[in-house]
Amino acid sequence: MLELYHAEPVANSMKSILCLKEKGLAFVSHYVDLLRFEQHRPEFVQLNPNGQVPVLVHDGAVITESTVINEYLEDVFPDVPLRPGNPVERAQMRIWSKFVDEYFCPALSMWGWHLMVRKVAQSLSKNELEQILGRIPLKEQRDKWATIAGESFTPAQLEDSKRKLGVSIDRLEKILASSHWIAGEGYSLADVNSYSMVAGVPRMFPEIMNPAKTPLACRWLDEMNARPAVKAALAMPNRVPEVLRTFGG
Ligand SMILES: N[C@@H](CCC(=O)N[C@@H](CS)C(=O)NCC(=O)O)C(=O)O
Repeated sequence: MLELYHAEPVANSMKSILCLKEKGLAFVSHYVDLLRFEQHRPEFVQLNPNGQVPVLVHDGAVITESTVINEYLEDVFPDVPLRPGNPVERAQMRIWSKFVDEYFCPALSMWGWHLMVRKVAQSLSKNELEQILGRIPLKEQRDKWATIAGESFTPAQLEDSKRKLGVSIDRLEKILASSHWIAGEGYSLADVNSYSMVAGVPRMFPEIMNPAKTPLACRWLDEMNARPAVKAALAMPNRVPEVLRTFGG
């Protein structure tokens, strides 16, 4: 049995939801309400010591890290292949996915936390905040929550993250000038892993990604949005109030 612990179909949760949908795999969905801090509950931290979604449980085996989850799904359920057959393209798929995880996603995430999560943090009383901070397993995440509940990131940090988003979209545009999909002519996990991040950029910063400046990235996003698996993933419940939504699919 496949079970996925996930939040809304955005960001890292979306990566694994989309992979499951592309492969046509049925799964038991366990919604984790991040705005109610369910990711910090002891029973969830038992599954993922980082206290983060998504988490895949397959016949009792626990797999964390969205990119690793997607490679695992590809290993175990290869019928709908999402990894290029050619070793060079497979390497490109992994290089790009690493770039998304280490550079693109953190830059987008900083803005998501600043614009959205901050509103939640600031609605908490001092007491509530202290209790929540006390349950967060990772110091880095605790510091992040404390930062946005206070002064938030500095203007220089936010500006630098915006610059990184520009670098990410420019890099995507260049790649798409020589291949239809990100890791070659075939649709792959490189595309699956990028959807929710790329989709967030024109929504937040239309000056970075628009049809005049980055036509190929926009063409890629239009084709992604037309995929039945993307539509099915986006149809998963989204309990975040409209006013708080900033990035993702
Ligand atoms: N590297 C991890 C990152 C996971 C992650 O950042 N998850 C976010 C949602 S996109 C989360 O659970 N945030 C809640 C929190 O940090 O409290 C992955 O790719 O799975």
